[in-house]
Amino acid sequence: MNEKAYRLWLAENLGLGIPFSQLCSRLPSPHQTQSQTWQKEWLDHPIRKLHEQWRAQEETLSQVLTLMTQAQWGKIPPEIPKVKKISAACFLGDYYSQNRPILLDGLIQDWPVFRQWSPPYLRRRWGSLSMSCQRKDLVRPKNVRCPEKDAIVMPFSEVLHDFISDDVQGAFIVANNRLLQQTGFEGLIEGIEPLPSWMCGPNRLIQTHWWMGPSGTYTPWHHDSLNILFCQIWGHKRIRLVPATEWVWMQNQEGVFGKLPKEAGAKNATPHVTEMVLEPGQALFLPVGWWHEVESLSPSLSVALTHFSFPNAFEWIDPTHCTFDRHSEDSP
Ligand SMILES: O=C(O)CCC(=O)C(=O)O
Repeated sequence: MNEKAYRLWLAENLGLGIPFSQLCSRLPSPHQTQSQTWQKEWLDHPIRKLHEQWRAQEETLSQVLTLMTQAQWGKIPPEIPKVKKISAACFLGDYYSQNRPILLDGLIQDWPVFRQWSPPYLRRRWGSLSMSCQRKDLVRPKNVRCPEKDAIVMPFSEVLHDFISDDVQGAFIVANNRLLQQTGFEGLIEGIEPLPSWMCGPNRLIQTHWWMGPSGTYTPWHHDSLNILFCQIWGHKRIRLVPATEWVWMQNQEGVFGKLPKEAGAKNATPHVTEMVLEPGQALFLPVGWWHEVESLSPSLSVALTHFSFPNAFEWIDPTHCTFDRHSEDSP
């Protein structure tokens, strides 16, 4: 971090109400002598009053949201209901439009993918085609949140080999892979039956996302900016969720990514986490804004559908500008 970044970090955390002495002791020694000047700069800054008003409003808003979450769920952390059968109309009224997750245990189990497909079948049909994917051992630490930045091209047969042998350092396919749009792979959609009334959006191919990888394939805490029907085909996934109403307690770090504040020493309340394991044949409705973290417990294939028959475009305020931790213990 350069001097400017330390100065901003100090101002940001003073603004969050963290005592100067605590912050000062975390600065590298060359900057400690300057820190009193930086503190004065912040105390005298004309924006400070306004900042304090916003902070007070944010506190109130977060308390209201917590109360609403409690009222909505009755129980915290929320339990995710599991149903065998539900009509699209009930789903829309009770879950989709209420921003509530639900586990659908009977919606997708008749898809051809469960009856006819297997890794050898995929290899026979698509194995010779090349595709863009990532390898665990080639993703640089700085790109853990966006592994697609370290994408490589491999034959699908090799991706399947790593999948079948559960090579934890091997190939995986996660966010933004657009596999079904790649030449030759369009036929993958045949394994997934349309869901009339639920999924009638026009961009079925574009809005079906393929997630595949060995045990340990991990997607860090983030929220999406649209609703998702997350369908588990093979293997098991552990999913941890935090309600969208508790965003204020998450440590938003980069874009839609963040993390849970550390329990110990966190100044604010900690978010309520619901944990579940998604099994083959189950579909989880992941409502817009809900934070989630996903880990494959075994070689896993999932598809995420976003072409709902219901409105699914949101004006989400892009938090990419927010690069500072909300709690002092993590920085600098
Ligand atoms: O399966 C995964 O690893 C992550 C899925 C996910 O986070 C999503 O679809 O938003």
